[in-house]
Amino acid sequence: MEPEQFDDLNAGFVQELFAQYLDSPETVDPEWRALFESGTATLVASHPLVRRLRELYPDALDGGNGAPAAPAAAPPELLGAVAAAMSLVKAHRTHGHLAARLDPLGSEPIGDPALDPDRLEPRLTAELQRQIPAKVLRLHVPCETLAEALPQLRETYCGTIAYEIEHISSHEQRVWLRNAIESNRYRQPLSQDEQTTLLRRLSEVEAFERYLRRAFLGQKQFSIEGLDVMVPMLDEAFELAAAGGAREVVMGMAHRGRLNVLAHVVGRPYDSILREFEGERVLEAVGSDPEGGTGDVKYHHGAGGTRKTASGDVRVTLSSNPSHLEYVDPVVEGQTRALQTDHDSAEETHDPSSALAVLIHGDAAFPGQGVVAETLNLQGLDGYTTGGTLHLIANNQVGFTTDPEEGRSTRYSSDLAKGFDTPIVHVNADDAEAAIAAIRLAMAFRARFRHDVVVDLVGYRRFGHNEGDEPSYTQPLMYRRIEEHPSVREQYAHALAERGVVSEEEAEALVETVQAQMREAHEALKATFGSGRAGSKERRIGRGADAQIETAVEAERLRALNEELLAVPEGFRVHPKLAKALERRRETLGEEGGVDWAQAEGLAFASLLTDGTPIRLTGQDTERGTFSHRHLVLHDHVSGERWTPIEHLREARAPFQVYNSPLSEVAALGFEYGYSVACPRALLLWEAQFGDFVNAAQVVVDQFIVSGLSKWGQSSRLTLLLPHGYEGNGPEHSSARLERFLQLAAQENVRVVNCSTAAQYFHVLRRQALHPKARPLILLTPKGLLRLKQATSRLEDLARGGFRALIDDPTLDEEAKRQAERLVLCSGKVYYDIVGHEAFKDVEGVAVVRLEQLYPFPVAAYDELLSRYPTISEVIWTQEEPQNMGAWRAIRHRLEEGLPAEVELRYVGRPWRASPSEGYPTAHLLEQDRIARESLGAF
Ligand SMILES: Cc1ncc(C[n+]2csc(CCOP(=O)(O)OP(=O)(O)O)c2C)c(N)n1
Repeated sequence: MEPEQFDDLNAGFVQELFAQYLDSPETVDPEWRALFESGTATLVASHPLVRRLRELYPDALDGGNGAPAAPAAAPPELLGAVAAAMSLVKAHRTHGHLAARLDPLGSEPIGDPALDPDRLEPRLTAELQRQIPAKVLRLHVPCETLAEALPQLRETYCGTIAYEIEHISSHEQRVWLRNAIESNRYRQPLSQDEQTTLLRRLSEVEAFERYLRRAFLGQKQFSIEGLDVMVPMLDEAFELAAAGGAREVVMGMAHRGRLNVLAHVVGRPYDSILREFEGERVLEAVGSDPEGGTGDVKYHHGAGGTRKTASGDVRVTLSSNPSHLEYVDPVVEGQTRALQTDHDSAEETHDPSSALAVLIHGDAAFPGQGVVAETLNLQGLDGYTTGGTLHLIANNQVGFTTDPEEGRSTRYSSDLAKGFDTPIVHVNADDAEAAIAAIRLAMAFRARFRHDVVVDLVGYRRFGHNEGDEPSYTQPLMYRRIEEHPSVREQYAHALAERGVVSEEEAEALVETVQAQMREAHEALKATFGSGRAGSKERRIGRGADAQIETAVEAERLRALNEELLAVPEGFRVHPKLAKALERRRETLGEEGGVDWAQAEGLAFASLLTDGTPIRLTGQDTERGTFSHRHLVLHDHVSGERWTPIEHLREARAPFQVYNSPLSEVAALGFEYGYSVACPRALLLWEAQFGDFVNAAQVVVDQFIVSGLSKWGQSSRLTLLLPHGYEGNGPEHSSARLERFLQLAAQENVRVVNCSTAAQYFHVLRRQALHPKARPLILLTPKGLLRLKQATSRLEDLARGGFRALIDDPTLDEEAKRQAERLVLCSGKVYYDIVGHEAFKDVEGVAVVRLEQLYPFPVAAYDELLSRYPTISEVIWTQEEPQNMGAWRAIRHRLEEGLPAEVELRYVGRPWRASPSEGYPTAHLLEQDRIARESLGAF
């Protein structure tokens, strides 16, 4: 903007520019600089900027009497002083946190010269400060002049709460936050009742930890002490969420303070927590689990409870959490999103006010773990938003034994969140009332803007990382200070005694009451030992025959659904090339067949939706499909408008969600896991771009998907679609690392399937949705097979039969089978390499059988298969993967178990390899050729 173009709207701009000029003149345009530097009163006074400032701020420029002053009388030094004052205000808003008293242990804040009125140019003397009206500075603090405003600004921005909001790109949000902060709207004094309640809560928190420490000396409890106020902060957050319409809260947190949160926030009875502690001493209290669930340590278990609030009951879920810090974050987001979504209407409706996600982070973990950034990145995405998460950093200023300077490159633990336009409120954990105010502001911001917000609660850790640790080995100075430091409860009790709200004796009695309750619960519990009443955490993992599930769908229904899947609104212009390909999906239902993977998938989804199963499909570029095969979402070729036919099925009874995910694996998959746990009746599918990218989400696989049932009793029908198959695309685009899933498969915790036809894919998807036993499904999906004619199916294949775990050789009749000498067993795409090999037509006595379900291994079907081949002398297991990868090592014992002693079992495939495949396409072709030949015995 040129100086001449100055108008109302630009007033703020000029102020900011002037402040910027004072901070760093070289960053301001020369023209503006010339103006600011012009130094002659006449020039300044006659300039449009000054004329306008005069209109806007007559008091400031005209000496406060409102009388028009002669242009030459406008004192340039006052203009300069106003500008300096503006920069002082700006400095407080932007850098006030650097001078804030945030550390309960009393470390000196580093401060910032820009906050010092004596160091500005011109120096803002007390006299000048008195001359500058507060309103020209656009302050929201209630006062007349800068002199009155400055102490309030300091208290507001540099006290026991501090704010980082000026990085936010939304002007509306910044203005709202400044106003809310400076007017103290959310920092009003607490009523007497509120003060007493707060003290009572702090007493419960402290007494609980103290009792456990004394009763179970040395056992891990990961005490909350030093951050005790976190519990009343959560109370406040839940009250406010409920007042805004929430009926659900989902929380994720690690070990620190978890037991206290379980007891006081979720409402788990003392007796059940004490039982777990006793369980570590008294075997019979917990016992072993006869049903195969192996449980978890007490500070990882999730829990649920109902809390009463002034606005009605709220269901609180504390999500089960593995030791791996922060990985629960996306899981909580997914759970919350599921709870916010209506799964009983055909249209996807999502109400973010109905459930709140709360994530409690460690100060070392928050900046250190990449999953945090991936999770923050989900907040504004249509398919993932939960209307703003409340992030609380439980900042005890140490990570195990690691100091902050060793653990992050940024000043604050919370700095990462600034990159996501998130306001950050730092608060001193020893100022209990300030901590409540921080939550009030945070929740108001969330309610207003549906955006994440971070509260960095700065406290300390009263004891070692766990109760067996000696913290002064590594942090001696800090722990000397902590030893002498009174607890927040003691400080608050003292403050309330001084105010005459609660006497010191009453405050002590509050602590004693809780200790007595715990003692009582503990005594009662001990009395049950030996009486056989102690329950076990038993969990049925379940084995046994697979349920028979009807997955076929009548042909007429499929035809009708197929039409609907191809329908677009009048005038919608599908890309001509794509229109042709889609048109083929009409012909494929005829005699000739040709239903490919994508069409089978669409029909499976559509049939499920009309039966009332909600479906959610996400992954990178999933709407179209990485291999340009799916096209669930169409784009008008001219206008760019979107149309998703499957969202408009006339008889749909459940919503269909399809979203391209961000370029994330761990958060994207964790989110879907969480969603699937909170809505186990939905079919949740997450697709990897190429199968092996799933290893970027390995923690979610190991710690949640495969073990969640055994550890926490969590069931899920999450389905992983993992493109897999050796097609000469190198080590990273060939293998979904099947071997890892098979290694992790036990006690029927997951299903692992590698289909070879479109119909099999159709049936397995439907089985997954309809199976009474919800289990995750690892589904290897093809690339070349997506379009391979031999892998297509006919309508009747979908309308009849079901999923087959083992497919016998379709080219042999019973007699030929009885005479076969060699049985080749394989899985997935390599089947087509073998039967499509030039040598295949010349071999005799060879049967090629497909194992479509790798886990649970179809023992009965395998035995039955072998009985049809009484004369075989060898069974070959063929795979494309190297011998140390693929299925071989996980299923070899199964293959052997069913075989008569005289039948030899042999392996054909790539040899032991460090990398999954060759990098050179020609080397790949040679290997595939060798594998097919060796399998067939044709050299
Ligand atoms: C992914 C992961 N890496 C390492 C650890 C081991 N570990 C457990 S607690 C801890 C320190 C955590 O510090 P912080 O995040 O500040 O939480 P605090 O324990 O101080 O509350 C570490 C390194 C872990 N649990 N998870």
